[in-house]
Amino acid sequence: MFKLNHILVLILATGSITACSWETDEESAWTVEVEHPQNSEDEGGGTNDDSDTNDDSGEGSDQNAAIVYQTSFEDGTVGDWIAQGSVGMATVQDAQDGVYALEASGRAENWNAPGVVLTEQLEVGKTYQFSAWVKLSGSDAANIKMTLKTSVEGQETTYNGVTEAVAASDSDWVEVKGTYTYTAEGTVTEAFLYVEGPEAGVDYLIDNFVVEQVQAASEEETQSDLYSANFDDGTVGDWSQQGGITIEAVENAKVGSHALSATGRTAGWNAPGVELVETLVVGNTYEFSFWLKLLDKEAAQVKASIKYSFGTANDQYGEVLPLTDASNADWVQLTGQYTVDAMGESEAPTGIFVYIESSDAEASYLIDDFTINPASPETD
Ligand SMILES: [Ca+2]
Ligand SMILES: [Ca+2]
Repeated sequence: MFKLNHILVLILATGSITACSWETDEESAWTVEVEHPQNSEDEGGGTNDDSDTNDDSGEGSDQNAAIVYQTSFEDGTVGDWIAQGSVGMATVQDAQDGVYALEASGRAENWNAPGVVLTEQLEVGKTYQFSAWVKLSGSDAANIKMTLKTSVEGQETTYNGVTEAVAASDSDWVEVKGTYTYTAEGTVTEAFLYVEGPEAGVDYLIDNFVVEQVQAASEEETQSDLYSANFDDGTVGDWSQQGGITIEAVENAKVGSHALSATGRTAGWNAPGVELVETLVVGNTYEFSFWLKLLDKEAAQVKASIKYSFGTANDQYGEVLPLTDASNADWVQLTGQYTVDAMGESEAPTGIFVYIESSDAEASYLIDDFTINPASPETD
């Protein structure tokens, strides 16, 4: 049976390599940083099922202990994944992680989706993080999310979204991720998690699916960023601009639905930015991260800068993240640490404005998923 699967997989994989353009490899190259240990040598699925003894690597990762289910389809089969309705499922050699991903194809109805039974893995009252990477195959835009279908004896079946919907494309892998507290009253007969969203006929890939038990959000919000802006509410939020430029939220995102666009720049210092004097503390070191893509220019350099205001005294300027090459072909991530030093001034600043500028005075660009976090976690 496994041999048969492998043959089928080979046929499908050959077809997919032919059909798949090579540029997608380049565009998704940024995902190679994601790696995790594989325990897929055992036959029959490469998943951990309900075994608690998945961590034989001795690497001491805290997170491994909390993983209740994961698969990256690296044995080349769909493992224990099953179809909800009419869905063709096979592994293909177009992966976010490793070699194989699961492909859902030939979907007859919108609700047709691949999924996995997690009745044994999920415990009522516990909170879980669900994550997977997805990519469309042959369609350039559709939203994908994860839903948990819970069947309870003598009650109506419930459907709960466990992640937000993310905008998927056929050029980049994107992560679908969410946290959900599993609730059910009565005897659960089945908990079925499926990855859904696109309209019937749209094919998509799934890889690196992980379900991890986490602390409930009410216990401590260690997961959330100190500051973040994703513009997915369709507004620029608390962002403003330096100079006479236009900033707006547009549906051209790295993550989620919207990014911030900065257009009409006529000088290097013309820039979108955000006032953070209420957030950042002088003397502390922070990790800054954001994604940027040029709109018109093929290439330009961009960086993150900081302006300290001191009431009547002169403003002081510093560099948060150094000049980095950006392009209009791919999103680039700028990330690094910066110590909020007020440029050595003893006076407390009245304003701390972090902004993203370009050495090309006329470059227009998109910014998305801007986050700030303490460089080293605080200990309680
Ligand atoms: Ca994989
Ligand atoms: Ca966004």
